[in-house]
Amino acid sequence: QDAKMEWWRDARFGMFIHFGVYAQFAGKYNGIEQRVADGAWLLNRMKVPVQVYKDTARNFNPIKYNSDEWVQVAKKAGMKYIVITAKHHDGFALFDSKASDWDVVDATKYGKDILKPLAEACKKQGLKLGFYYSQEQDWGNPGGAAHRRPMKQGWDNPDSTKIDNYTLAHKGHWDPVQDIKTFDEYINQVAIPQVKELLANYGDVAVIWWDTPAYITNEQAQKLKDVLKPYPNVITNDRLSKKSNFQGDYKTPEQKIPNLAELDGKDWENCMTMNNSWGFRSNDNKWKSSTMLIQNLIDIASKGGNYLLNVGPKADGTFPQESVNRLNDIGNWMKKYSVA
Ligand code: JFZ
Repeated sequence: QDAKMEWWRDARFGMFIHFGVYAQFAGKYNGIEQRVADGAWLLNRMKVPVQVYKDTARNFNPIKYNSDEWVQVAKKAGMKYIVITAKHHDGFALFDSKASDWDVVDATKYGKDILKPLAEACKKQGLKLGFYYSQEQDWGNPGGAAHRRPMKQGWDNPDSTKIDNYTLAHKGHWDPVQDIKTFDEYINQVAIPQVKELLANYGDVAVIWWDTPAYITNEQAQKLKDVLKPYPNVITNDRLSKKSNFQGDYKTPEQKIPNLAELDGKDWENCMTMNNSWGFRSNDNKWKSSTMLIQNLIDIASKGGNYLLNVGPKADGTFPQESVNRLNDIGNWMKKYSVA
């Protein structure tokens, strides 16, 4: 337990990457701006018909994606690890999956595995690589859960009232295609096989980063936990299930840095956005200053935590310039004070 945490405790600073089809929408659907901050939630918030979202995904083509550059930007900033959304809530897998066609290889023009070259670049440049995997919410593979956050009147979609009534009667689903399988079928046929693929096909996996548990049963969570058994060095966060027997290896306070009084001696990692969105949004310009980000890093490190700072790449596969500038500033500060 302690041995596997050694590198993680030394790391202090990592890069979160939220990348997917939502970057193409960039926070806007049919000319309407998404109201909820996170661009990665567009499919759910705008209640886009799943087929329309998948049709858009056909044109997903991040031709400027360069894994060596991504890793170099992280490394120069002093980051020691990367956690990327192997599959976020829209269900779109950034890797070649046999368990579903809703992946970058089968469903897009780009047609290439995004994670393979990233794993190679990380290995080459000496960074650890972890995978965020949305085990419960999946709005693109039938049976996956869709958390029902009611829409506010007139928000995001002119039909919000009608859709709200529908989602209320259908466990959060707004599109009948998502209802043709059960959640248990989704867990067995998609989530479990995909986590197995991630652990088997990309070299050493440093972290599996679960997210947004609500309905998952103990039995289902246990089955996912068991997938990790042959990989005792994989570190997991505390978001597999809300039940106390699935706490994982570390806690994940989000966005706000905890006070010393809120900490209990357990390992923790604070994930945070540089603006207000995890997935890329073209009109989100509420960027935190480099000074603020450096202060956050110091604050978190001084309290024994890790800082997982997010980048939401654009649809062409490049990092927003605002993110790169801030990461360069942090790297220069590291060098100046020989922190890294
Ligand atoms: C989740 C995702 O819905 C989001 O898109 C992003 O991936 C983020 C890292 O995780 O959002 C959350 C999850 C947990 C909390 C808040 C937002 N929380 O515990 O306060």
